[in-house]
Amino acid sequence: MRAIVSSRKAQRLAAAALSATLLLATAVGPYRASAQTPTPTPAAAVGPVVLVGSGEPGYSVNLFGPKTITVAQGSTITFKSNWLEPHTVTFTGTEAMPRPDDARATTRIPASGTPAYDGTTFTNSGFLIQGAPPGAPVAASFNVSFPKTGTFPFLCIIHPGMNGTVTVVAASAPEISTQAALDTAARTQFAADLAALKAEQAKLVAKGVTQTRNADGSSTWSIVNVGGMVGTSDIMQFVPAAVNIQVGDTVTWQNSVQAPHIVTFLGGTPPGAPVMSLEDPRLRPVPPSAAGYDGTGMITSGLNGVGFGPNPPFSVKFTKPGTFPYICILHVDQGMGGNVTVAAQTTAPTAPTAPAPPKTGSSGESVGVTSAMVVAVLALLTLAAPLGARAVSRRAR
Ligand SMILES: [Cu+2]
Repeated sequence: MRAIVSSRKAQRLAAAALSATLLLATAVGPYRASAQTPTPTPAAAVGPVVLVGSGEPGYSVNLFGPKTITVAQGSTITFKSNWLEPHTVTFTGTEAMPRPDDARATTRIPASGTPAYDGTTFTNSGFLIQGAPPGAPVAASFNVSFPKTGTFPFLCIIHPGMNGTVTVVAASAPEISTQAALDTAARTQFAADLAALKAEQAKLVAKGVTQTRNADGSSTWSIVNVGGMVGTSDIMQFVPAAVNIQVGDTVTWQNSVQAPHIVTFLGGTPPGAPVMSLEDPRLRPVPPSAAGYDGTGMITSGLNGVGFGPNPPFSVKFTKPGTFPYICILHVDQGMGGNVTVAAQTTAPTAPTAPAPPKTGSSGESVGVTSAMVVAVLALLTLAAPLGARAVSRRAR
């Protein structure tokens, strides 16, 4: 995202953004989330490399790494995606800053070649996603050359607040950034943001889940932490990711951040063709039946988030014992999923069961996701493989 306004709150409230995630078959290959540290400099780099985003399972650091770059006149910068969250690298030229829902966000401009940017012509990478193979509807990197000296701001259309500046100076100037300096600055910025996200996640864990006793002896468990945000970056988790309830209980999810997420129980339903736009019907709500949900068939909250329309809570009454995995179909490749484990109903309501805190992943496993969940997600992605699935959503304005 790019910093459009000064305060974080104002950014979130003022900026509508597109956010997109590929759930390609390749999601189990090149796109698949895994714990990793940034690898700033590919051997084949033709010039300075600037990283686009960072993250690890459960967290998306939405920053350019670094934000400020000084290069010699005539240089070509490689903007290289460093995580699974899509971003754009956009130089607006003489045009006004594009809206976050600008249709050009997904379009590479120019369509091919290495643009030479002199501050006049709108230039855009389209979506950049780490590991995108050649020929994919997105790319992994974007090269831009700078034939003239000057100061050239750039931004990510879909993440308001995510921005940077390229300063182009004479080749003899001493202030030209070395790759080592760029890498160090990127690591420092990414680490600070990731630490802030993890601190926020710890707060969400501490908030836990609220249990409300109902008149009939059942309980309603409220999960209010559907994702989280710090600055421009996202916590891609349900917190807690696991709840233990009994038959007859209800779980309620509420998205409390200005970022889009969705709660989907596939219930054995194949994912079908890729989700390619916000208009995809699978992003619309499919509530459970009045009787409740027995784990059969797909139910979904629809796309929710503060600033994303009504943003109603999503409530599901569970009618059968079992373990029921669910995912955010926008961010499952970043580890966003959870489980509801339903025990048989006892004659008397049991004491509240403390939900297990989600794992905070550095091991390569999806955050807060059990092995059964991983199997379910991989099965989903395998089914989606022939076509690939992309879900696009906009951030709250
Ligand atoms: Cu999500």
